[in-house]
Amino acid sequence: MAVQQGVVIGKTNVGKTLFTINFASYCGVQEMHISFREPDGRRSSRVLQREDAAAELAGPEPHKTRRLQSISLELPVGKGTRHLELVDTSGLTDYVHRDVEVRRAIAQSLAMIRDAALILHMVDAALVGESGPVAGLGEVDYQVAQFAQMRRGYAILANKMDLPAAARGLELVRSEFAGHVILPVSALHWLGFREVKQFVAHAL
Ligand SMILES: Nc1nc2c(ncn2[C@@H]2O[C@H](COP(=O)(O)OP(=O)(O)O)[C@@H](O)[C@H]2O)c(=O)[nH]1
Ligand SMILES: [Mg+2]
Repeated sequence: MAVQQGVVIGKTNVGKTLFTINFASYCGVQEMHISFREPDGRRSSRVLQREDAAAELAGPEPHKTRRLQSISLELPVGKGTRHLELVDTSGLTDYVHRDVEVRRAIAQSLAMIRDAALILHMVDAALVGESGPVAGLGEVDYQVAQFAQMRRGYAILANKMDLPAAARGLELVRSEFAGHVILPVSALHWLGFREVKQFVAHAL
């Protein structure tokens, strides 16, 4: 059976990498077999424990992720299980980034959303709550939403719901992206993961 791909996409620093690692763990992955695909096509893989993967691969510096990083999951669907390759991507920007490596990684991320069965589009609800939708969301968020809206497996994940400003941010995200599936989560505290898992199982 073909393995379906689910892509985690969004601006830099919204929490995509931490979500991918913690959600894989929530879905039962213990040792993380992470496959890396560089923008130039080179592939490699590593096996990491969850804590080490999170400490090494996620972090506050922008554009930390510059390649595709995927983890395979098995999800119960009906009476059987489905395989999903969850693909973490490098962060999108609204402008043409000066660093060619970042530009290539962004092109690689965008190519992923064309073919993926599932698109998890992450935004930082706390940033939106603090700075408003204009500063907290990017043009690129509206473009992804527009592109993906007809797809069954498309959801917006409003992340960082553990932070105080996020409640207001979630309201703003709901009004900006009315009509889309919006799931509030905290990648750090594993909040909302049950709902994401249900959505994913339904979409596959
Ligand atoms: N408070 C809080 N911080 C988070 C959450 N998710 C991610 N972060 C932090 O946001 C920063 C960026 O996370 P990362 O996963 O590297 O973001 P990426 O660039 O989208 O992959 C890191 O410092 C994370 O610890 C969350 O749910 N709550
Ligand atoms: Mg990342």
